[in-house]
Amino acid sequence: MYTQMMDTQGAEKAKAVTTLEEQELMRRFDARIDDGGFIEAKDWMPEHYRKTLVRQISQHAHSEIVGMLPEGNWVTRAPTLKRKAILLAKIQDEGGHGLYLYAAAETLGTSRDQMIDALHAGRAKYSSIFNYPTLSWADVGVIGWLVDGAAIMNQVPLCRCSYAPYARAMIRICREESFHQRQGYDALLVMMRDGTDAQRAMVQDAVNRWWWPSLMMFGPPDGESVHSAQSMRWGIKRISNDDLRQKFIDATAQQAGVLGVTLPDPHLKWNEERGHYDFGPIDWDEFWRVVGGDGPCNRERLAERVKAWEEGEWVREAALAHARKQSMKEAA
Ligand code: BYC
Repeated sequence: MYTQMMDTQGAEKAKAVTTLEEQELMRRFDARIDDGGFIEAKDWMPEHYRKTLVRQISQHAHSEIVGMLPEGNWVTRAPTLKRKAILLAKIQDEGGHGLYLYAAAETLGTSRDQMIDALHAGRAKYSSIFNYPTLSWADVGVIGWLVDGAAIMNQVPLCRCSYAPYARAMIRICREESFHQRQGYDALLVMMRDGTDAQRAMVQDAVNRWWWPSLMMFGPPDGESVHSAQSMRWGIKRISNDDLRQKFIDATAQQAGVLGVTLPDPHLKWNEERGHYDFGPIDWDEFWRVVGGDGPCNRERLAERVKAWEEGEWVREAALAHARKQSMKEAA
């Protein structure tokens, strides 16, 4: 693992940097950001930039891993072999995304064990969306369409994030996410076009439950987003929470029309003057409750992750023993 923060010699050297040197390093860092350049793991960076990235990337990684749980709930009950194979592949992809992201965060000097400890101890956040239950098969399609759709909207700008290892991970992740979104939309289209009335009602019910939580994925309104100004200044975030939310609503309202479902917002209406859809008020109290740990499934999700971690200990031990054997063989 490549680290900077855990390299004590490096830390000592960092302390020894004089104020003038630091100012010069900061000036060069700012200039590179202003030029739209990228920062690599070995480059000097201000401590706050490093911390902001670890916070965002580790939250993102945890979201991918916890995000496997609501869909995992339907693997044994997928309606056909084809849908089951697709769902399994998608869930595996999410696990892979988590790994790319943990690896990107590790380049900033935080170990994977530290990040996972923080998640299991309830100190780290993950996306609010994964604290809602998946009650029917239609929820799996709606997660693909709305949740992956929102994720893509938020994550495509991250492919241009100023921290290069994160940007590179995001390019690969976004390619896979677009398949995820399309498989969800396709599953829903089949139910809406060829399904029974009961199946169409099931899709509508799932859309009603997931719509508002999907809008909350983009984070609090810009006025309440404590990190946005600095993250935008540093080119970590390229588009604000509210602007991304609006882009998502504009794209999704049209897809809902093609699908034949109604989005559960009586205020949703095209505004010719703004060139955007107007929409109704979001329940931010609910958002903060869920983020604060009191959503419908927060406790269940965390308990499941901790159980999987504990029960997987023998797998980690076996993998490490195998790696040790391999390296001994190679050395011999
Ligand atoms: N849920 O100042 P703000 C996915 C927190 S998709 C929970 O605006 P920032 C997937 C925020 O962390 C989901 N917490 O923060 C999709 C901060 O708390 P702290 C994951 C949230 O960072 C399909 C506080 O509220 N995607 O993985 O500038 C299948 C103030 O917010 C949420 C990402 O993580 C939320 N929805 O902007 C499987 C994308 N929103 O840290 C998996 C990368 C805000 O001060 N992340 N908070 O304790 C981002 O783009 C940004 O971090 C956010 C928030 C837009 C989420």
